[in-house]
Amino acid sequence: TTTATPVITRVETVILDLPTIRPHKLSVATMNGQVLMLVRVHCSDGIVGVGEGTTIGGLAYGGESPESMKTNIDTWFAPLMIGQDATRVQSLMARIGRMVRENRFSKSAVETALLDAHGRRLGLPVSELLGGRRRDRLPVAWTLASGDTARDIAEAERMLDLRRHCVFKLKIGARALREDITHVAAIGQALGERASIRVDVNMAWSEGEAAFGMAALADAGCLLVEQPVASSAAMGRLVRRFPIALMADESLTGPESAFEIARVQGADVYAVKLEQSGGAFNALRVAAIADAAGIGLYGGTMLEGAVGTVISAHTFSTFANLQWGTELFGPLLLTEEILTEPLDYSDFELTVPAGPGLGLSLDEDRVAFFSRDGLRKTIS
Ligand code: MUC
Ligand code: MG
Repeated sequence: TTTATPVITRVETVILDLPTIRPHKLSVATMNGQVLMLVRVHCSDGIVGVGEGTTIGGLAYGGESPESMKTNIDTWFAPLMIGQDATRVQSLMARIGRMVRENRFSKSAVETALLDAHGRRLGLPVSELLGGRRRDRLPVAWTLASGDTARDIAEAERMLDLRRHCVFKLKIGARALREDITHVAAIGQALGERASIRVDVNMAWSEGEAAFGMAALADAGCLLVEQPVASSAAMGRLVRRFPIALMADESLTGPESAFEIARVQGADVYAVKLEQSGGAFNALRVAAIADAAGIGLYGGTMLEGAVGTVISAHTFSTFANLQWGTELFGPLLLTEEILTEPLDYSDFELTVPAGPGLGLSLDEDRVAFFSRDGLRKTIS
C-alpha cells in the first residue's frame, strides 16, 4: 500500500468574543473582554489542527488585530497553504514567510495549527516536535490590574488561598508615578513573604520617570520591572543604573530584536511571547539567543485563550532555562470555558497537556455560541 502525503485542504477562521472576569487595566488599554481569532487547518488525512491569534486591546499593542489576522489568513495565507504538504511545517512556514511580510501574530496562529495537526498525526505532543519537553509543569504568575489597590490585594489573597498563584505582576503606568509607587508598596506590604511582586509599565514612563521609579520600586521590594520605557536606548542605560532586574517585552519582536538587544546588553530578562516572536520556532530562537547572551527567560502572554496559552506552554516546556517562570494565565481571565476539559491550574503551576498535538479538545458548541455572527468563513 502507498500512503499519499497529507496535504492541506481547507483553512477556516473564526472570531470569538469572550467576556473577562473583571476589567483588566493596562497603561495602553482597559479590556472588558477578549477577542480570539481561531484558525483551523484541515488536512487530506482527516486531521484538523487549531491555532489562535489574540491581541491586547485590539490595535493598542501592535500592528495586528484579531480581525486583520482573519482577513489576512483568509485572503493571503490560505491560498499559499492549500494543496501543500501538511507534514513539513517548517518548509510551509518558510513558504508563507517569502510571500507574507511581518504579520507575526497571524504566522504564529497558522504555525500552531500546523503543529497541532502534525502532532495529532504522529501521536506526539507538540512539545516533542519542538525538541522535547524538559518539564511537565510551569509556574504561573497572575496579573493584578483591577486599577484598585484594595481590590488587587483581595484578589491576590484569594489566589494565595486557592494555591493558584504566588507571583504577582502589577500593571502600572496609567496613574501618576507616586500613586503607582504607593500602590506597589501597599500590595508588597500586605502580601509580605507569602508572595513575590513585579511590575509591568507597558512603556508608559519617560527615562527620567523610570530612573525615579526603578529606585523607588527596588525599595518597595519589587524584583523585576518590565518594559518601563519604549526606547531601547533608554532601556540600555537603565539596565546599567539599577540592580533591579529589567525585562524587555514590547521591544522584543523575534530573533533579530533578541540579537540586537543582547548585542547592546539592553535587558536582564526577555519576556518571550509566541505571537510577538512569530511562532514557536522563532520563540525557540529567541530563547537560544538569550541563553547564549546570559539573559534570563520568562514565558510571556498576550492574554490568549486556551489554544494560544497551550502552544506557549509546549514551547516554554522545552526551554533549557526559564529562570523567571511564566504568566500563562490567559484562560483564567475569561469567564467562559471553550475546552471540553479545562486546563489544570493547581499548586501555583499549569500542567502542560500530554495528549497528541496541543492535547486540547475544543467544545464546538461553545465555540459556535461565542463566534461573532457572520464572520465564520471557509476557504478551500
Ligand atoms: C504584557 O504587556 O505583558 C501580560 C500579562 C498581562 O496582564 O498583560 C500582558 C501583556
Ligand atoms: Mg508586558
